[in-house]
Parts: sequence; C-alpha cells; structure tokens
Amino acid sequence: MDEDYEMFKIVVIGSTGTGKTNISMRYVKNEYVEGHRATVGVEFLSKIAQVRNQKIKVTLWDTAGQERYKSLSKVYYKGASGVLIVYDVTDQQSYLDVETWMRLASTSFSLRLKSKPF
Ligand SMILES: Nc1nc2c(ncn2[C@@H]2O[C@H](COP(=O)(O)OP(=O)(O)OP(=O)(O)O)[C@@H](O)[C@H]2O)c(=O)[nH]1
Ligand SMILES: [Mg+2]
Repeated sequence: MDEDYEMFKIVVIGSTGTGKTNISMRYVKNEYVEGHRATVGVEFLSKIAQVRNQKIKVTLWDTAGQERYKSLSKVYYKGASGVLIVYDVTDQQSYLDVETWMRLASTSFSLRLKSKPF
C-alpha cells in the first residue's frame, strides 16, 4: 500500500520532442516507443524503487513540452521532490532551452534547485 512507502514526486520537463515520455517509460516500464506523440498536459507514471535498503514510490509527472502548455507546468511543482530537465543531444536549441526551463521551475518550485547533470 502507498502508506508503506516514502513518496517521491519528480516533474519531468524540457522542450517538445526531447524524449521526456520515452525516458519516463523506460524508467517505469522498461519500454521504448518509436515515434513522437506529443503529450497533452501531463501523464503520470509510478514505480516502486529500491534505494539502498528502502523501498520508495517514485511518481514521474511527464509534462507536455509544447509551448502552449508552458504556463500550465507552473502548477505541477507543488509537493515535488525534484525536477528532471530533458534535452536532446542532437538538438542544440533544446539544450539552450534548458536555462529557460530551469528558470521556470525554480520560480515555481519551493525548494532551492541543485542542478546535477545526469
Ligand atoms: N534516437 C533516439 N530517439 C529518441 C530517444 N528518446 C526519444 N526519442 C524519439 O524522440 C521523439 C520524441 O520523444 P518523446 O518521448 O515523445 O518526446 P517528449 O519530450 O515527451 O515530447 P512532448 O510530449 O511533445 O513534450 C520520438 O520520436 C522518440 O522515438 C533516444 O534516446 N534516442
Ligand atoms: Mg511527451
């Protein structure tokens, strides 16, 4: 049951087409789906993970990267433990966009963000 696990909410952000949905699916279901179907709003994916000797429940909030959803993403950070910013190594603009996403996240996020390249 949920109460048995410490819960971690992670918000996945980044420009459209960078692979947020696929990275989330790979982590939760170990699946990869070719072809881009833009996420609408947000999708949730959860899994129980083992960290050292403790089981935790990770919920990924896979958000839509399309410009028109940008303002929506502000409300997603409530209660989040962390933010994962995704960019595409073959798309320079998506890397340049990381700064904007960091700024968006840190103005909405209650905790001070510590950036850690992954
Ligand atoms: N070559 C390669 N392609 C990838 C990788 N990850 C995702 N893709 C492809 O990139 C495209 C976009 O992936 P999505 O995961 O849908 O991107 P997204 O960031 O969720 O996009 P939005 O929902 O619009 O914000 C798809 O065609 C994927 O198949 C990867 O690691 N390598
Ligand atoms: Mg997506």
